[in-house]
Amino acid sequence: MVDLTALGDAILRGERAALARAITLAESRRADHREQAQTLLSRLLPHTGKAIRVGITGVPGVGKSTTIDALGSYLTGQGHKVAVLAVDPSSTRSGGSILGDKTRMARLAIDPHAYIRPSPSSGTLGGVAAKTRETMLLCEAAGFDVILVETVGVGQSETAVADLTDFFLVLMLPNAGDELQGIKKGIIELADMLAVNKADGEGATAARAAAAQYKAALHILAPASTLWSTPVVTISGLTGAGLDALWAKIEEHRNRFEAKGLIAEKRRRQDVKWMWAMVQDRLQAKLRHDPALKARAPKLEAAVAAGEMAPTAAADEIAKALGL
Ligand SMILES: Nc1nc2c(ncn2[C@@H]2O[C@H](COP(=O)(O)OP(=O)(O)OP(=O)(O)O)[C@@H](O)[C@H]2O)c(=O)[nH]1
Ligand SMILES: [Mg+2]
Repeated sequence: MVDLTALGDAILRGERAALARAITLAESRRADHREQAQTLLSRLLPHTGKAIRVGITGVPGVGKSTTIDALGSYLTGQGHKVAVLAVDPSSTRSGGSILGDKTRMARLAIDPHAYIRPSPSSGTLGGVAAKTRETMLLCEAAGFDVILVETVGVGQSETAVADLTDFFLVLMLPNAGDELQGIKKGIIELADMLAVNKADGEGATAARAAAAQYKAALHILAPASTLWSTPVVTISGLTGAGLDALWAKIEEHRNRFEAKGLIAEKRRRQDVKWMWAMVQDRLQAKLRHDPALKARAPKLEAAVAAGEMAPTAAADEIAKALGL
């Protein structure tokens, strides 16, 4: 049995072993572990929420890990404590998880003021993101004041990470043509800033040209709000160029929104969304794992598919089995 009081105190003192242990509890599939994690989280909740939470996305190879390594090192150099998390529901992909290549974060990996935690490897996007959210809160309790959450720019994981964070940064490649498609496909509603990466060496000119194109596109697609119009910057994760200006923008956003109470408001909205997401997750888990339903549901599905049973009748039966 874990001494949760001692574990909580150790986390509040910033002890990394305690933090890692708590995260393992939170990620566990065992019901008793999850329960302990919940108890711990409720106790630590008053000590959470003080970090700047930044989501970072972009297509594979755009340079997320490289940029996080450089940005994170810049920030620890400024006295920050930086936690790097990931949401990668497909982390079974070959070559390991999104953060598996710690070589891409060689500096941060050995930085005593940084903590890198790979994506929880199992389950649905909702499940993975919910666990990452708990890990984020634990990191905040342990004194990390910058949380960077990396996610690969495919599928729904971007929305999940945008719902975890205060600020959503989208990295772009210098060859604009294809990327503008990405802009139209809804990333624009999520992005608080676009950064064209690889603006170094021979790529510098192309990156500046791409940035100009994105600026023009943003102008058309997203009329500036009174509080914030999405900046477009050029950076190099490799050399670190532009990362100070990039961080200054993130701080400016935070100061502006915090002054109006809008960060807290956004987080409350996110909390409500999370509540319903978790309810949905549990309902689905029950659907999948309930022994009676597991046997019956495929038969109902087949009957509906064959036109032998009305969908409503089948839904009623499933709902009844779920106790609804
Ligand atoms: N020239 C240049 N190359 C870069 C820069 N940033 C990243 N790269 C290179 O681009 C490749 C991919 O970088 P990663 O940081 O692994 O990219 P990622 O977005 O994390 O990729 P995934 O995790 O696979 O989605 C590597 O070969 C990097 O060295 C940059 O600013 N300039
Ligand atoms: Mg990466």
